[in-house]
Amino acid sequence: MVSHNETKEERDARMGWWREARFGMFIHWGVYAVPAGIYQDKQIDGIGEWIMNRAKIPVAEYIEYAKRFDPVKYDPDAWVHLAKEAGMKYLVITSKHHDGFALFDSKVTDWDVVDATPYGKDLLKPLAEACRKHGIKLGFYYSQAQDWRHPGGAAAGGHWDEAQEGSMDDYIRDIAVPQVREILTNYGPLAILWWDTPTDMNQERAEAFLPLLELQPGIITNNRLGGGVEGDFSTPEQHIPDTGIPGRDWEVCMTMNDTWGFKSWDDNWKSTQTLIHNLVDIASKGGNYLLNVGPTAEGEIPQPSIERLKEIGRWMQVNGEAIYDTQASPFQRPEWGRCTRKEQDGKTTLYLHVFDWPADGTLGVPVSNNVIACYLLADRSREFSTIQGKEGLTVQLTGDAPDTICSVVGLEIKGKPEVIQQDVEQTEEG
Ligand code: H79
Repeated sequence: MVSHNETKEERDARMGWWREARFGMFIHWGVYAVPAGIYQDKQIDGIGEWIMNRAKIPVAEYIEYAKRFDPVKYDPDAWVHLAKEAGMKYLVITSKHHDGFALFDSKVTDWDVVDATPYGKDLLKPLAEACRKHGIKLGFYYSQAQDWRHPGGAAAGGHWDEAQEGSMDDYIRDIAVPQVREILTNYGPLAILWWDTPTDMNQERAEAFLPLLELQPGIITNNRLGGGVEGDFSTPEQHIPDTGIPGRDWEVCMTMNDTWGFKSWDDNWKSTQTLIHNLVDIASKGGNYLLNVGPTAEGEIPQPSIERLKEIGRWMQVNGEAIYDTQASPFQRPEWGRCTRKEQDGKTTLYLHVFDWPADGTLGVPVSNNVIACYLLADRSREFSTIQGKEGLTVQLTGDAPDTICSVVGLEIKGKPEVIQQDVEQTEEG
């Protein structure tokens, strides 16, 4: 998208690291972490970063929360280390969400961490440094079309305060475009720019941002700028498309509980099993997983998130090969789990992600290729025999599942997968 005359080869090169990465961390952080889902002693339903809008909090009142945004426990090095430990290869942080609050030192407004909070320091600078140090790619989320703090920025969410009235075009010219220039200029190499809520954008508004992307050659953008700009990848939010999005790069963004921004009372955490199965499911369809954490106003990632990320990391340590740089399954979803694949040097490795270790020990794999090797990824000395039949290969498992959540079997076959036509019943399952 950066360059209109980019060739397919150039685009593939630009997208290369992202397609290999498969797994990233989303970070939603801002002043909304102060009310943390509670306003006037009432629990406010819905996603926490929307509290200003949901509870119709007047601007003058909302900006007072910033005085209690003091993340003295912020440890960007620990955050990046945690992402890395989880097996994530990139992170995307909200440089500014719909409440307009900037986590960076912005020269075009005082509604930023430096001017409006007791903390008084740019939060993105040390994070960018930590990312470089640990080899994690850095992305910034920027909400270009909503800003409930500055005049002209509340069109999409509707107005609830006179202070919000104004021209969106002026807002984009005077605040959003200069801020995007700031985040693309002041933090070193940026891997991803993640726009949000394209609804009130149009071509003219979108085109005001596009030249800025030249500031970061190689940057990857999502599909939420609006105004007809497709961007590099699609962004299913909170759900995994049944059959992926063929012919398009895509990334599922998802919360670990039911909010992006921190809410003190949301305990509805997904299990580690669900999160690993989601990652595998997405990889088996050729997509990326951007999994969210919502740190507190003190600067801490909630403990349930830390625990889950570490558990995912332990699984990735053993099975990461079956996720990174893989391609979608060549066949419909098998009943025992999911499949990813890697093709190289005239052979294909099918990674059989076994969710349900079969009682009879057999895994049906609907391909007719000759087998080179078959083993457990967690312990390559555990090899399995295979049988070729009319319906494809049958792997004869022995012993117990090494992992109750997902055990991966590496099945190396000659050439590209020759998929055996599946019957209608199986097709519908996929
Ligand atoms: O940043 C996260 C969300 O805040 C943002 N995108 C993710 C990554 C997002 N903005 N808008 N939306 C998602 C969709 C809008 C949902 C809404 Fe509603 C339905 C807005 C008004 C009705 C949810 C329910 C929010 C308020 C009430």
